[in-house]
Amino acid sequence: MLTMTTTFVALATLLGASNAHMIMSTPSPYNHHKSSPLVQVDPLGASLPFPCQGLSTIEETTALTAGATQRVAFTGGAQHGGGSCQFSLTYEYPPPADKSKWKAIYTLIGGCPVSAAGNLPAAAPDADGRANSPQCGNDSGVECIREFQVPIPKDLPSGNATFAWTWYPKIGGQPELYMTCAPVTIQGGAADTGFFDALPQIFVANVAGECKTGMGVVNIPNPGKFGRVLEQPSPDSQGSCPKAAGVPVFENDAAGAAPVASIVPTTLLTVTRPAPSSSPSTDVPAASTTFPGGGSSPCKPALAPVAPNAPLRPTGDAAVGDAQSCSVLGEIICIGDSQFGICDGAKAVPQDLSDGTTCSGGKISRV
Ligand SMILES: [Cu+2]
Repeated sequence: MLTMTTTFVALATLLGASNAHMIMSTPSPYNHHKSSPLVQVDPLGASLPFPCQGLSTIEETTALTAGATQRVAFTGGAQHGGGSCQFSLTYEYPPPADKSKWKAIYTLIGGCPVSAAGNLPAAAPDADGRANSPQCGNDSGVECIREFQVPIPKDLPSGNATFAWTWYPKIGGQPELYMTCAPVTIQGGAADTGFFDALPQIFVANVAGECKTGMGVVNIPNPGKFGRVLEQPSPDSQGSCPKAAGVPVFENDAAGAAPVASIVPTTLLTVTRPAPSSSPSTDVPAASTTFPGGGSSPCKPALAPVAPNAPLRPTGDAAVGDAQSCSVLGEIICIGDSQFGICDGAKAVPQDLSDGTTCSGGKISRV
């Protein structure tokens, strides 16, 4: 791998990298860019154990302010239609295998980190060659990778901690658990651990010695008071795990997250293929064998022929048709009423908007 050129890595990724899944990329995780081994996009398993894939090499520590929110973003190539996820903390280092030391501070039922029919088209890989897909730049876009403003509770203890994202994908051949961890330091919090101790324990399933969920939108049991329901949980998604007591009603459900500035990392986007045109479904049968909108398997990005080069038009909201010229890498270009494109630095190839979505002013949102 070290002798590959960036171009070759990019091409190989576009042609279908294996095991292209998701990591949390912000806050910057352990083993993000320059440690060996690098943090992987793969699910937890024998070689990538709970917690944190066994990784704890600090490259960059992110300061989290108690009582504020933290932007959390993701990189990856096979989103499995989204799913449910949690954001959790531990104050022990290295990150402890004892799950009782981990407490969930925010839970998302569905919509994490995408609302999509299946997998998204590939975009340019990240700086380390990991697969990627178009980024929403907000917490509500569809058919793109969302980012979230996660509330950091004001009564958390101050000090060094590990912030984890755990993810239960919605669609796929088997129930899985993904986990990325980031070194953080909590500032401006409490001097005692009372609040932290009372938080619910992280939900751990689909790894050795734990229960196994079903597929669909997993209704995470004991999710705590803070989170959002972004999709209705699937009935009987609990598998052999404890069944949640109904659909959670979160304290901050109504308020939602604060609006997020539309910042698209410039390394992440280069769409070259049309997006799936089917509309996102809100309820997916367990263990579906087809993969709507996805590639040949749930683990590969959606693939389709690359659109031919075409005459270029000026930047901006444009007429339906051929590729639009543009200069800002990652910029979303609205094309007519039914299409959009993502700028690869020179052009944006039109893709059909999913049913129920609209493009205006460089943003895709639900109608
Ligand atoms: Cu997969």
